[in-house]
Amino acid sequence: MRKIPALVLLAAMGMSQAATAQEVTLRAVTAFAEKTTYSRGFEQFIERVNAAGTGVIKINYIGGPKAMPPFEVGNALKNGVVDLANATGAFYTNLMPEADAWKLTQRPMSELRKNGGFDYMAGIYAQKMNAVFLARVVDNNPFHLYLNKPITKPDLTGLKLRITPVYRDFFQALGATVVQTAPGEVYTALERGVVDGYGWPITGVFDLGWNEKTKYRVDPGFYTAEVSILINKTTWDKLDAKQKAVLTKAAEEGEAEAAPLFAKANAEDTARQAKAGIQTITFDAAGAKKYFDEAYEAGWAGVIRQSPEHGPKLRSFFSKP
Ligand code: 173
Repeated sequence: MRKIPALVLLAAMGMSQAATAQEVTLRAVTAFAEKTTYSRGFEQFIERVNAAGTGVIKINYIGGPKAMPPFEVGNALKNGVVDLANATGAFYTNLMPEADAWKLTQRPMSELRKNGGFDYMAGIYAQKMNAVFLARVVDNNPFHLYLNKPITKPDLTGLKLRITPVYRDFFQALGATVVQTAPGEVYTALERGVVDGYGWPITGVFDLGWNEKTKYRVDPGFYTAEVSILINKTTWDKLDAKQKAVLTKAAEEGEAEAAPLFAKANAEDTARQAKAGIQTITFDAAGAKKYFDEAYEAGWAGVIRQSPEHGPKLRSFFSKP
Protein backbone atom coordinates (compact mmCIF):
# COMPACT_ATOMS: atom_id res chain seq x y z
CA MET A 1 0.00 0.00 0.00
CA ARG A 2 1.14 3.49 -0.78
CA LYS A 3 2.33 5.48 2.16
CA ILE A 4 0.37 8.68 2.96
CA PRO A 5 2.79 11.60 2.99
CA ALA A 6 3.17 13.03 6.50
CA LEU A 7 2.18 16.51 5.33
CA VAL A 8 -1.15 15.32 3.86
CA LEU A 9 -1.88 13.42 7.06
CA LEU A 10 -1.17 16.50 9.19
CA ALA A 11 -3.36 18.68 6.99
CA ALA A 12 -6.21 16.19 7.26
CA MET A 13 -5.89 16.16 11.05
CA GLY A 14 -5.90 19.93 11.12
CA MET A 15 -9.02 20.03 9.00
CA SER A 16 -10.90 17.62 11.20
CA GLN A 17 -9.95 19.78 14.17
CA ALA A 18 -11.24 22.90 12.48
CA ALA A 19 -14.53 21.20 11.65
CA THR A 20 -15.14 20.48 15.33
CA ALA A 21 -16.26 23.64 17.11
CA GLN A 22 -14.59 24.48 20.37
CA GLU A 23 -16.44 24.13 23.63
CA VAL A 24 -18.23 27.40 24.31
CA THR A 25 -18.66 28.84 27.81
CA LEU A 26 -21.74 30.98 28.60
CA ARG A 27 -22.00 33.43 31.51
CA ALA A 28 -25.19 33.14 33.55
CA VAL A 29 -26.91 35.18 36.27
CA THR A 30 -30.15 34.84 38.22
CA ALA A 31 -32.39 37.66 39.48
CA PHE A 32 -33.29 35.64 42.60
CA ALA A 33 -31.10 34.63 45.50
CA GLU A 34 -28.96 31.58 44.77
CA LYS A 35 -30.31 28.22 45.93
CA THR A 36 -33.77 29.62 46.75
CA THR A 37 -37.15 28.67 45.26
CA TYR A 38 -37.02 30.90 42.18
CA SER A 39 -33.42 30.07 41.23
CA ARG A 40 -33.80 26.32 41.63
CA GLY A 41 -35.21 25.62 38.16
CA PHE A 42 -32.35 27.57 36.59
CA GLU A 43 -29.74 25.80 38.70
CA GLN A 44 -31.18 22.45 37.63
CA PHE A 45 -30.98 23.64 34.00
CA ILE A 46 -27.30 24.57 34.48
CA GLU A 47 -26.54 21.16 36.01
CA ARG A 48 -28.21 19.42 33.07
CA VAL A 49 -26.39 21.49 30.46
CA ASN A 50 -23.03 21.04 32.14
CA ALA A 51 -23.56 17.28 32.50
CA ALA A 52 -24.71 16.76 28.89
CA GLY A 53 -22.51 19.42 27.31
CA THR A 54 -19.01 18.13 28.04
CA GLY A 55 -16.72 19.30 25.25
CA VAL A 56 -19.64 21.13 23.56
CA ILE A 57 -21.07 23.80 25.84
CA LYS A 58 -20.57 24.87 29.43
CA ILE A 59 -22.35 27.37 31.70
CA ASN A 60 -20.39 29.53 34.10
CA TYR A 61 -22.87 30.41 36.88
CA ILE A 62 -21.90 33.82 38.19
CA GLY A 63 -24.71 33.96 40.74
CA GLY A 64 -27.59 36.07 41.96
CA PRO A 65 -28.33 39.52 43.45
CA LYS A 66 -24.94 39.61 45.18
CA ALA A 67 -23.37 39.70 41.73
CA MET A 68 -26.01 41.88 39.99
CA PRO A 69 -29.09 43.84 41.15
CA PRO A 70 -32.28 41.99 40.04
CA PHE A 71 -33.67 44.93 38.06
CA GLU A 72 -30.40 45.14 36.06
CA VAL A 73 -30.49 41.56 34.82
CA GLY A 74 -32.64 42.32 31.76
CA ASN A 75 -30.26 45.03 30.62
CA ALA A 76 -27.21 42.83 31.11
CA LEU A 77 -28.85 40.07 29.07
CA LYS A 78 -29.90 42.42 26.28
CA ASN A 79 -26.45 43.99 26.02
CA GLY A 80 -24.61 40.66 26.15
CA VAL A 81 -22.87 41.43 29.45
CA VAL A 82 -24.24 37.99 30.33
CA ASP A 83 -25.33 35.24 27.93
CA LEU A 84 -28.01 33.57 30.04
CA ALA A 85 -30.42 34.96 32.61
CA ASN A 86 -33.03 33.64 35.00
CA ALA A 87 -35.60 36.37 35.61
CA THR A 88 -39.28 37.24 35.79
CA GLY A 89 -40.90 39.66 33.35
CA ALA A 90 -41.69 42.16 36.12
CA PHE A 91 -37.95 42.75 36.58
CA TYR A 92 -37.36 44.08 33.05
CA THR A 93 -40.56 45.97 32.19
CA ASN A 94 -38.30 49.00 31.49
CA LEU A 95 -37.18 47.18 28.33
CA MET A 96 -40.23 45.10 27.53
CA PRO A 97 -43.45 45.98 29.39
CA GLU A 98 -45.21 43.05 27.68
CA ALA A 99 -43.08 40.55 29.64
CA ASP A 100 -45.17 41.23 32.76
CA ALA A 101 -48.17 39.72 30.92
CA TRP A 102 -46.83 36.18 31.53
CA LYS A 103 -48.34 36.46 35.05
CA LEU A 104 -51.81 36.56 33.42
CA THR A 105 -51.58 33.27 31.49
CA GLN A 106 -54.52 30.94 32.12
CA ARG A 107 -53.33 28.24 29.74
CA PRO A 108 -50.35 25.88 30.15
CA MET A 109 -47.12 26.68 28.29
CA SER A 110 -47.57 23.54 26.17
CA GLU A 111 -50.76 25.09 24.80
CA LEU A 112 -49.27 28.59 24.40
CA ARG A 113 -46.43 27.04 22.38
CA LYS A 114 -49.11 25.73 19.97
CA ASN A 115 -51.71 28.50 19.90
CA GLY A 116 -49.37 31.24 18.67
CA GLY A 117 -49.08 33.01 22.02
CA PHE A 118 -45.52 31.85 22.62
CA ASP A 119 -44.41 32.77 19.10
CA TYR A 120 -45.99 36.20 19.47
CA MET A 121 -44.05 36.83 22.67
CA ALA A 122 -40.87 35.39 21.12
CA GLY A 123 -41.09 38.07 18.45
CA ILE A 124 -41.22 40.81 21.10
CA TYR A 125 -38.29 39.21 22.98
CA ALA A 126 -36.22 39.26 19.79
CA GLN A 127 -37.12 42.86 19.02
CA LYS A 128 -37.01 44.52 22.44
CA MET A 129 -34.66 42.29 24.45
CA ASN A 130 -32.39 40.81 21.77
CA ALA A 131 -33.29 37.57 23.52
CA VAL A 132 -34.49 34.04 22.90
CA PHE A 133 -36.94 32.67 25.48
CA LEU A 134 -35.69 29.17 26.34
CA ALA A 135 -38.00 27.94 29.09
CA ARG A 136 -40.53 28.98 31.68
CA VAL A 137 -39.38 27.19 34.80
CA VAL A 138 -42.03 28.62 37.16
CA ASP A 139 -45.75 28.21 36.41
CA ASN A 140 -48.91 27.08 38.20
CA ASN A 141 -47.80 29.11 41.23
CA PRO A 142 -50.26 31.80 42.41
CA PHE A 143 -49.35 35.13 43.98
CA HIS A 144 -50.78 36.29 47.29
CA LEU A 145 -50.98 39.39 49.40
CA TYR A 146 -49.24 38.99 52.78
CA LEU A 147 -50.16 41.44 55.57
CA ASN A 148 -49.32 42.46 59.10
CA LYS A 149 -52.64 44.29 59.59
CA PRO A 150 -55.95 42.42 59.23
CA ILE A 151 -58.57 43.27 56.62
CA THR A 152 -62.15 41.99 56.34
CA LYS A 153 -63.03 42.92 52.78
CA PRO A 154 -61.20 43.49 49.49
CA ASP A 155 -60.25 47.05 50.35
CA LEU A 156 -56.59 48.02 50.81
CA THR A 157 -57.15 51.69 51.62
CA GLY A 158 -54.60 52.95 54.13
CA LEU A 159 -52.15 50.09 53.60
CA LYS A 160 -48.61 50.58 52.31
CA LEU A 161 -47.49 47.53 50.38
CA ARG A 162 -44.23 46.30 48.89
CA ILE A 163 -44.68 45.56 45.21
CA THR A 164 -43.05 44.85 41.88
CA PRO A 165 -44.88 45.61 38.62
CA VAL A 166 -46.70 42.26 39.09
CA TYR A 167 -48.99 43.67 41.78
CA ARG A 168 -48.99 47.42 41.14
CA ASP A 169 -52.22 47.93 39.19
CA PHE A 170 -54.20 45.45 41.27
CA PHE A 171 -53.19 46.70 44.71
CA GLN A 172 -53.63 50.32 43.65
CA ALA A 173 -57.08 49.55 42.24
CA LEU A 174 -58.04 48.33 45.74
CA GLY A 175 -56.76 51.56 47.29
CA ALA A 176 -53.27 50.66 48.53
CA THR A 177 -50.18 52.84 48.52
CA VAL A 178 -47.28 50.95 46.96
CA VAL A 179 -43.50 50.93 47.12
CA GLN A 180 -41.33 48.87 44.79
CA THR A 181 -38.41 46.88 46.20
CA ALA A 182 -36.26 43.95 45.16
CA PRO A 183 -36.93 40.75 47.12
CA GLY A 184 -33.69 41.29 49.03
CA GLU A 185 -35.13 44.39 50.73
CA VAL A 186 -38.44 42.88 51.89
CA TYR A 187 -37.25 41.58 55.27
CA THR A 188 -35.85 44.94 56.39
CA ALA A 189 -38.92 46.82 55.11
CA LEU A 190 -41.15 44.53 57.21
CA GLU A 191 -38.88 44.69 60.24
CA ARG A 192 -38.82 48.48 60.22
CA GLY A 193 -42.55 48.76 59.58
CA VAL A 194 -41.90 50.64 56.33
CA VAL A 195 -44.59 48.46 54.73
CA ASP A 196 -47.75 46.79 56.06
CA GLY A 197 -47.39 43.86 53.72
CA TYR A 198 -46.10 42.58 50.40
CA GLY A 199 -46.96 40.67 47.27
CA TRP A 200 -45.24 37.31 46.74
CA PRO A 201 -46.18 33.86 45.41
CA ILE A 202 -47.44 31.06 47.67
CA THR A 203 -43.94 29.50 47.80
CA GLY A 204 -40.64 30.96 48.96
CA VAL A 205 -41.78 33.02 51.98
CA PHE A 206 -39.38 30.98 54.14
CA ASP A 207 -36.36 31.42 51.83
CA LEU A 208 -35.38 34.82 53.23
CA GLY A 209 -37.03 34.47 56.66
CA TRP A 210 -40.12 36.58 55.94
CA ASN A 211 -42.27 34.14 57.95
CA GLU A 212 -40.79 35.78 61.08
CA LYS A 213 -42.32 39.12 60.05
CA THR A 214 -45.61 37.96 58.46
CA LYS A 215 -48.95 37.68 60.32
CA TYR A 216 -51.51 37.07 57.56
CA ARG A 217 -51.88 35.70 54.03
CA VAL A 218 -54.89 36.82 52.02
CA ASP A 219 -56.69 34.13 50.00
CA PRO A 220 -57.48 33.53 47.21
CA GLY A 221 -54.23 33.67 45.27
CA PHE A 222 -54.26 35.33 41.87
CA TYR A 223 -52.26 35.12 38.59
CA THR A 224 -49.45 32.60 38.15
CA ALA A 225 -45.80 33.41 38.78
CA GLU A 226 -43.43 33.28 35.84
CA VAL A 227 -39.67 32.87 36.01
CA SER A 228 -37.88 32.00 32.81
CA ILE A 229 -34.52 31.29 31.25
CA LEU A 230 -33.45 33.72 28.53
CA ILE A 231 -30.41 33.69 26.27
CA ASN A 232 -28.91 36.67 24.46
CA LYS A 233 -29.92 36.32 20.79
CA THR A 234 -26.48 37.24 19.41
CA THR A 235 -24.98 34.47 21.55
CA TRP A 236 -27.70 32.03 20.47
CA ASP A 237 -27.22 32.76 16.76
CA LYS A 238 -23.50 31.95 17.05
CA LEU A 239 -24.08 28.50 18.56
CA ASP A 240 -23.92 25.41 16.35
CA ALA A 241 -26.73 22.83 16.13
CA LYS A 242 -25.15 20.56 18.75
CA GLN A 243 -24.76 23.36 21.27
CA LYS A 244 -28.32 24.56 20.71
CA ALA A 245 -29.60 21.00 21.12
CA VAL A 246 -28.02 20.68 24.58
CA LEU A 247 -29.69 23.92 25.72
CA THR A 248 -33.04 23.09 24.11
CA LYS A 249 -33.24 19.63 25.69
CA ALA A 250 -32.50 20.96 29.19
CA ALA A 251 -34.97 23.81 28.61
CA GLU A 252 -37.77 21.47 27.50
CA GLU A 253 -37.23 19.24 30.52
CA GLY A 254 -37.32 22.23 32.89
CA GLU A 255 -40.47 23.71 31.38
CA ALA A 256 -42.32 20.38 31.41
CA GLU A 257 -41.49 19.85 35.09
CA ALA A 258 -42.54 23.28 36.34
CA ALA A 259 -46.32 22.87 36.68
CA PRO A 260 -46.31 19.51 38.52
CA LEU A 261 -43.35 20.58 40.67
CA PHE A 262 -45.15 23.72 41.81
CA ALA A 263 -48.45 21.89 42.39
CA LYS A 264 -46.60 19.94 45.06
CA ALA A 265 -44.58 22.88 46.41
CA ASN A 266 -47.72 25.08 46.66
CA ALA A 267 -49.42 22.53 48.92
CA GLU A 268 -46.29 22.05 51.04
CA ASP A 269 -45.72 25.77 51.60
CA THR A 270 -49.40 26.42 52.35
CA ALA A 271 -49.19 23.85 55.17
CA ARG A 272 -45.83 25.18 56.33
CA GLN A 273 -47.17 28.74 56.55
CA ALA A 274 -50.10 27.59 58.71
CA LYS A 275 -47.69 25.69 60.97
CA ALA A 276 -45.51 28.81 61.25
CA GLY A 277 -48.51 30.78 62.56
CA ILE A 278 -49.33 32.76 59.41
CA GLN A 279 -53.12 33.20 59.57
CA THR A 280 -55.32 33.05 56.49
CA ILE A 281 -57.64 35.95 55.68
CA THR A 282 -60.59 35.01 53.46
CA PHE A 283 -63.58 36.99 52.22
CA ASP A 284 -67.19 35.95 51.71
CA ALA A 285 -67.98 34.52 48.27
CA ALA A 286 -68.89 37.89 46.76
CA GLY A 287 -65.77 39.54 48.23
CA ALA A 288 -63.51 36.74 46.99
CA LYS A 289 -64.95 37.01 43.49
CA LYS A 290 -64.56 40.78 43.47
CA TYR A 291 -60.93 40.47 44.64
CA PHE A 292 -60.02 37.80 42.08
CA ASP A 293 -61.82 39.48 39.16
CA GLU A 294 -60.26 42.84 39.99
CA ALA A 295 -56.80 41.23 39.89
CA TYR A 296 -57.24 40.19 36.24
CA GLU A 297 -59.13 43.29 35.21
CA ALA A 298 -56.52 45.67 36.67
CA GLY A 299 -53.69 43.42 35.46
CA TRP A 300 -54.82 43.40 31.83
CA ALA A 301 -55.71 47.08 31.93
CA GLY A 302 -52.11 47.75 33.01
CA VAL A 303 -50.59 45.60 30.27
CA ILE A 304 -52.80 47.19 27.60
CA ARG A 305 -52.08 50.71 28.89
CA GLN A 306 -48.34 50.05 28.62
CA SER A 307 -48.58 48.23 25.31
CA PRO A 308 -51.67 49.21 23.34
CA GLU A 309 -50.10 47.48 20.33
CA HIS A 310 -49.50 44.03 21.81
CA GLY A 311 -51.61 43.93 25.00
CA PRO A 312 -54.99 43.03 23.42
CA LYS A 313 -53.38 40.27 21.30
CA LEU A 314 -51.66 38.81 24.34
CA ARG A 315 -54.94 38.85 26.24
CA SER A 316 -56.64 36.72 23.59
CA PHE A 317 -53.73 34.22 23.48
CA PHE A 318 -53.25 33.95 27.26
CA SER A 319 -56.77 34.11 28.75
CA LYS A 320 -58.97 31.18 29.59
CA PRO A 321 -61.15 30.30 26.59
O1 173 B 1 -42.60 39.79 44.11
C1 173 B 1 -41.69 39.71 43.28
O2 173 B 1 -40.53 40.03 43.51
C2 173 B 1 -42.02 39.18 41.95
O3 173 B 1 -42.41 39.93 41.11
C3 173 B 1 -41.88 37.73 41.72
C4 173 B 1 -42.14 37.22 40.45
C5 173 B 1 -42.02 35.85 40.22
C6 173 B 1 -41.63 35.01 41.25
C7 173 B 1 -41.37 35.53 42.50
C8 173 B 1 -41.49 36.88 42.74
